[in-house]
Amino acid sequence: MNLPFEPQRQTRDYQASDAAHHIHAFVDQKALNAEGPRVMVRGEGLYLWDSEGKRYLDGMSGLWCTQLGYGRKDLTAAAAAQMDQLAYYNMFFHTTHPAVIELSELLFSLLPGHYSHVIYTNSGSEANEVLIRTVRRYWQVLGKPQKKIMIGRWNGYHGSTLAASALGGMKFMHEMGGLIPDVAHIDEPYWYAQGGELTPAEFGRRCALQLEEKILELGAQNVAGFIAEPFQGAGGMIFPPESYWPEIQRICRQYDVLLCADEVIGGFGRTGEWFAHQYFGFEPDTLSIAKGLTSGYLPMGGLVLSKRMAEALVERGGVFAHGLTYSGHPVAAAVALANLKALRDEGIVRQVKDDTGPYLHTLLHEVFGNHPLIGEIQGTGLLAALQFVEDKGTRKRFANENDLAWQCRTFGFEEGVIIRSTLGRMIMAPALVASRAELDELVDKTRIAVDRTARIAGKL
Ligand code: PXG
Repeated sequence: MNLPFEPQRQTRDYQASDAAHHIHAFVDQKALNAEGPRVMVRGEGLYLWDSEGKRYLDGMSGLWCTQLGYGRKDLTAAAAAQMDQLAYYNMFFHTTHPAVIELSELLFSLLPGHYSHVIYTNSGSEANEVLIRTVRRYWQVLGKPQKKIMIGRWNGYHGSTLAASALGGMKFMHEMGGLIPDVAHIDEPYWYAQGGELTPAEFGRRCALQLEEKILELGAQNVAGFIAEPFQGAGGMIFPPESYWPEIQRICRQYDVLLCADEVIGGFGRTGEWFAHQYFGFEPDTLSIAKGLTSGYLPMGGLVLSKRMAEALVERGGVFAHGLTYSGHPVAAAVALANLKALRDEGIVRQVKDDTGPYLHTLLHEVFGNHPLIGEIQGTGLLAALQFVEDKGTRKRFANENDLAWQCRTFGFEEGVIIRSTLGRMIMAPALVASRAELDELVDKTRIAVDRTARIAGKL
C-alpha cells in the first residue's frame, strides 16, 4: 500500500504529536492528552484496527455514517476515476458537471415525489446553516419577510457551527460562543425521562402541543420553520411516541410553518426506510442530509427542498445569494452516486427492514428484556438504544448515569466493540451491511460491557 504517511510509527509517538497539534471534538483536551487517544489505522467491513493491532467491531458506523462499512472498493474506485477525469470544478460561473447531475437523478428517484431540488454542502452543519437562509428567503419571496424565527428542540442536535448549534438545543453548546437571534426551543419528546405519570401517547401529544403554544406566543406571522430530527440521535437515540409526529405536522400546516426534518442520521436506510420521516409517516418541507449520503467516505451534505419551495425560489426568487466552493464537489458526488447505487442495487435498505433490523431487535429483547440495568429498549432497523435505570417501577434514573454509560462505553472498547453513550443510554448503529453473525457479536460484546457496568452499579 502506498500511503502518504508513515504507517508504522509507535502509538506513543503518534499520541504525542496529536496532543501537540489537535483540539479534538467535545472533549477536555488536557485530559485526553494525558490519556492518549486510540489511533485507528485500518477499516474493513464492520471492523476497525488500532495502531496496537487490536480489532474492534464498530457498532456506531463511525459517527452514524458508514452505511456500507469500511473498505468498499467500488467507492474508492469511483473516487479515483472521478479524480482522474475531473478532480474539481464548481457550480458557480453558470457551469455544472455529470457527477452531480447523475447523483441528483438517483437521489430524487429514491425520495418521495414531492421533493425536487437540492443545495449541496460539505456537512450536516452546513446543511442546517443553509436551511436557515433558504427558509427565510422563501418567506421573503412569498411576501412575508417577517417570518424569520426558527423553532428547534431542547437537546436536539443540528451541528457544531454557530447557527446550527443555535438551532440545536444543547445548552452547554449555547453557553460556549452564544446563540443567534430569532431562534426558540421547545421540549424534546423523551417520555422515559420526562413523561411522569402520562402515557407515552398523552406525553407525545403534550410535547407536540408545546409547538402550538410557542407559535402562538411568538406570533405565527413571525415563525418561519420548525426543525427536528425524526428521532434524536446525538441527544440519546430517543424515539418520540407515535402520537407526536402527526400532531406536529397538523400544527405546522395549520400555522403555515415549514416542517424541516434533519435526516443527517436518520437518512439513507438507517430505519429500514430510505428516510426516517417515512418510517414515522410525516411529510417534511425540507430534509437536511449528510453522513450516509457518501457512507462517510468523503464529506458531503445537502438541503433537499419540496417542489413547492423550489418553485417559489426558482420561478420567483431571482438571484439566490449563496454558494460554497465545494458544493456538489465532483469526487464527493461520484462517491455518493456509487454509494446510493450499492444501497439500492444490493437491496441493503430492504435487508435492514425485512431481515437484519428485526433480527437485531429480537436479539436485544431476548438479551436485555429482563436485564436489571436496562429499563427500555428503543429503535428500529439498525438503530437501538438501551436505557439504564435504577428503579424500573418508577423509571428512576441513576444520579451518575452519565458516568455509568461512559464506563460501559469504555468496557465496550476493552471487549472490542464500539458503542456510544449519551446521558444514561447506550446506542448502537452498526453499518447497514452488518450480517446476522456480526449482530450476534455486537450484542454479545455489548452484553458483557453492560453486565460489567451493572456490577459497578450494584445491579448484578
Ligand atoms: N444534524 C444531525 C441530526 C446530526 O446528527 C449534524 C446535523 C451535523 O453534521 P456534521 O456533518 O456537520 O457533523 C449531525 C451530526 C454523536 C455525533 O456522537 C453525532 C453527530 C456528529 C458527531 C457525533 O452522536 N451528528
